[in-house]
Amino acid sequence: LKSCPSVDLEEFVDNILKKYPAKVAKKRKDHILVRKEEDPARESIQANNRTVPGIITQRGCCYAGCKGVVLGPVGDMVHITHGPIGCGFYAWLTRRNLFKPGEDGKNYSTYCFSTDMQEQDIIFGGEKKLKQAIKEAWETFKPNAISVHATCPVGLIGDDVQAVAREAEAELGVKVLAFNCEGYKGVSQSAGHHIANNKLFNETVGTKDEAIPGYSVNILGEYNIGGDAWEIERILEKCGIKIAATFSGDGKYDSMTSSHMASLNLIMCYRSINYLAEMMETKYGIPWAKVNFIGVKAMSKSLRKIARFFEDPELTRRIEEVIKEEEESVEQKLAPYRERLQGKTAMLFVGGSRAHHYQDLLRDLGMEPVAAGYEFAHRDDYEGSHIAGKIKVDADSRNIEELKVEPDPEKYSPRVSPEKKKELEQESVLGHYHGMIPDMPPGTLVVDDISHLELEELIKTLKPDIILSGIKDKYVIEKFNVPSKQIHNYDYSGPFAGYKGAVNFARDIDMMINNPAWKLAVPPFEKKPLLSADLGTD
Ligand code: CFM
Ligand code: HCA
Repeated sequence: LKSCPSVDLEEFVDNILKKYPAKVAKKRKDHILVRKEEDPARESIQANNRTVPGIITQRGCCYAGCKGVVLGPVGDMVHITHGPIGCGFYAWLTRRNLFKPGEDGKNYSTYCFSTDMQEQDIIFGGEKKLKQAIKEAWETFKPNAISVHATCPVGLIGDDVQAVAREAEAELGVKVLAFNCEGYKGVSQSAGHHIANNKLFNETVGTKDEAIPGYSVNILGEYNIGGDAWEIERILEKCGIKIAATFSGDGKYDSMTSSHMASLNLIMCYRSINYLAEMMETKYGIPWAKVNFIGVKAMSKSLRKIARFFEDPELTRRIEEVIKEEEESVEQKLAPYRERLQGKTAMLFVGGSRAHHYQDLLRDLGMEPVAAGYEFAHRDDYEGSHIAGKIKVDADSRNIEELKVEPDPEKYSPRVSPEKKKELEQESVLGHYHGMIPDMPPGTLVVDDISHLELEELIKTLKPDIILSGIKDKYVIEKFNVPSKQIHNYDYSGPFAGYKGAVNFARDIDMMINNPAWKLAVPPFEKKPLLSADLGTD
């Protein structure tokens, strides 16, 4: 490792694994990769497996992935959680997906709707209560659509949320989308993404044909955390690119219905939305391009991909002009931060895409990512989408229905000629995500679904200057006198996307890393020994 040349990473990983019982060590071994090969195509990792019971993981559940992640940000809809109150309560606003209402002024994003199931509903069934909740929501708010999300007990007692939704839709005349996203499905929130994608594709996309003039794109997998989508929108609009729909940051139900008319799908978070992109390509002929709007160079590179796709000299000229102007202005602001951050090391353990996306931004600041991993991503997010076909069907795909999709005889239209498409695929502009591993240089560590035990060992030995992570480990990390920045919800800050976002991020990171308090505080476990236990070897 460049930053700690004295550490033999293989030996270090072996020593961590020795702390586990043998069976657990065997399982965890395949989820930890010491980057060695110069050729990243030869490196692989296990992912998207069930977490070993007893291990403290950062993962969430299927309901979190469906309601919290994919549907939640659509602010002109009412999202009803069908289940006990806790599920709705804990998914209420903590993700910081921001929303500005459209012309109709409809905005329900700050509400928490739940059927608040009680013991008698579990015994006698909750369908009547759900029907009543949908009716009340419609009569009180008149939202543009309603979604219903089943949590664990609903699946266990067998409430037919699909039938209730169909009935309510027919009676009230409003679209009601019901999701069987019971928390226990799959192995993480990833299953919920898939369920959400399937229904949005089947019942929303393509239900209204409204032509979208100009250079139109949909943005997929951008959720407007801390206002990211607004900074992206500012830049794209300045370039003359029209955002037809976003799935689903600052999302409006109506724009999703006609999103099949756009020219190009831009994928920000591949993990949560690749299903929808693939299905839209098959049915409507919209190709997808993987972009990353996090980081100055990454933002410019993504804009150039769009320019390459549309191939209009005037648009390309405009895009180059915007890049020049924005980069110059941001460079001046970043320079003083870079001086203080240069050479600092970081670890990133988060979600299914940001542990990769934020590496570009860290590198813009002269920082070095030394270890990274996702909570719940699949092997293609690590190794690249091109190997997806070679990977054995994984846990999610076994449990969650793969829709059979055919080209729509009336609505299919290829956006580019087959020759150009092939060319753009070869250039990795279209249909290609290269994944995290190729971007991690030899001598770094990749850890999938990291446990608290592993995280503590990494902190003690590799001593990073900062860890980008989430709420479940932030304070564990800070007790080791290492600052931890939440890159799920940005710790009340943001936006971090685009050019202006990069400056906000640099300011926040500088404030944390160069804060003298870290050197002054002594964690309690350094003053007096804590209890320890012998886990045994098997
Ligand atoms: Fe995609 Fe996300 Fe992420 Fe994700 Fe998430 Fe999130 Fe995340 Mo939290 S959709 S995979 S399920 S980028 S909620 S906005 S921050 S874990 S890295
Ligand atoms: C989720 C949402 C979450 C949690 C964040 C965290 C988010 O997984 O249900 O663990 O800090 O981004 O809000 O990922």
